[in-house]
Amino acid sequence: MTAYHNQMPDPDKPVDGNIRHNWSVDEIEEIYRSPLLELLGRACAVHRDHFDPARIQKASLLSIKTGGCPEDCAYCPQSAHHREVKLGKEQLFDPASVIEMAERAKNAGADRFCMGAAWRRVRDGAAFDAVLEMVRGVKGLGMEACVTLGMLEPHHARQLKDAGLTAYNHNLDTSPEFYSQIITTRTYQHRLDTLAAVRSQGIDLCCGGIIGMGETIRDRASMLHVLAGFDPHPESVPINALVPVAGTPLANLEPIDPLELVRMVATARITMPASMVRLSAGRTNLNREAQIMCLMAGANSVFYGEKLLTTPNPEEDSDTALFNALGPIAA
Ligand code: SAM
Ligand code: DTB
Ligand code: SF4
Repeated sequence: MTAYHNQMPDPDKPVDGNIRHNWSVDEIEEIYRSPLLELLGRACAVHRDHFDPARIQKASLLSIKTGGCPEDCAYCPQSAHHREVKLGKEQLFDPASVIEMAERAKNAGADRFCMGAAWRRVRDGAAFDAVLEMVRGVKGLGMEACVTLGMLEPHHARQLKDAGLTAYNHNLDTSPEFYSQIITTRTYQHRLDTLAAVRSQGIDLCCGGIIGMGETIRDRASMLHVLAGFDPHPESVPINALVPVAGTPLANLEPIDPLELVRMVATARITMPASMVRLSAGRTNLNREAQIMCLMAGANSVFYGEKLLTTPNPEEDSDTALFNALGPIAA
């Protein structure tokens, strides 16, 4: 079997005996399939050992360059391969307006601002320089700054680090086994190389995936196996449920049962106890109670604001109702 553990441990980081990097796929699948209430109880306990369960991080997301992407990711409305999708191609935003939007997000309660570009990879030049300016501006507001720009090389990561970047988002998306059913224009190894480039410059990793794309439970366990095999674990793990978009090849898939998302979050929490687990795309399909189950299962961050990158996220009113139901929350 291929070894995906290509990251070196940080010798300065304290060792937590409960943090493991040697989970087997079988073990992870067994956790995922365990009786729901046992799974929830275990995930809750692990969560409480590592975090204050009353704290939910709010991250705001902005597409700084939309559409026209040369990659063929089957789920993604921004791929230029999916010609039936009704989505305009837009130029890169200018840094001043991005920073203004970040400030608005901060005033609305977000403490992390994530910027996504529909690029295959980062290239040196004016567009990347503008992204560096956005990162400096967001950090200048006292917010965490995260970007997702596709593949990159270590010298790009160096510049992002110097600009103050907190984290780089680059997902595995699915298991190594299922991957080729979803993306053909770049390989799993390309993703791992980008993740290693990010790590090489001491930037936090935000790395997770999507469920509901037709993968098996074994695939879900296998993706978590790769993530939990990283040493250190990604500091944040976004768990997305597929948002089916008309015109993409996955447009007609049945939405997953919300309890599958609860199981996925709980299994991520148990296998990566100290990582932020972000309940990401797909919240509009979950009622308040299903979202609360995901938070009980160990999710401690959500995307906040009416839009993800191109698709809707819960409206402010329904998130306010969710947070009110949870009671006072330390952001
Ligand atoms: N182009 C960059 C890349 O792929 O790394 C950054 C942007 S890309 C849109 C970021 C992530 O959003 C993808 O890796 C995928 O996990 C998630 N995503 C995109 N479309 C989605 C959808 N329809 N449903 C759920 N997640 C989605
Ligand atoms: C992640 O894992 N999910 C976010 C963020 N990282 C960049 C993106 C979700 C995108 C959902 C589809 C869309 O809105 O275009
Ligand atoms: Fe492009 Fe990223 Fe969408 Fe794939 S997920 S098509 S790389 S924007």
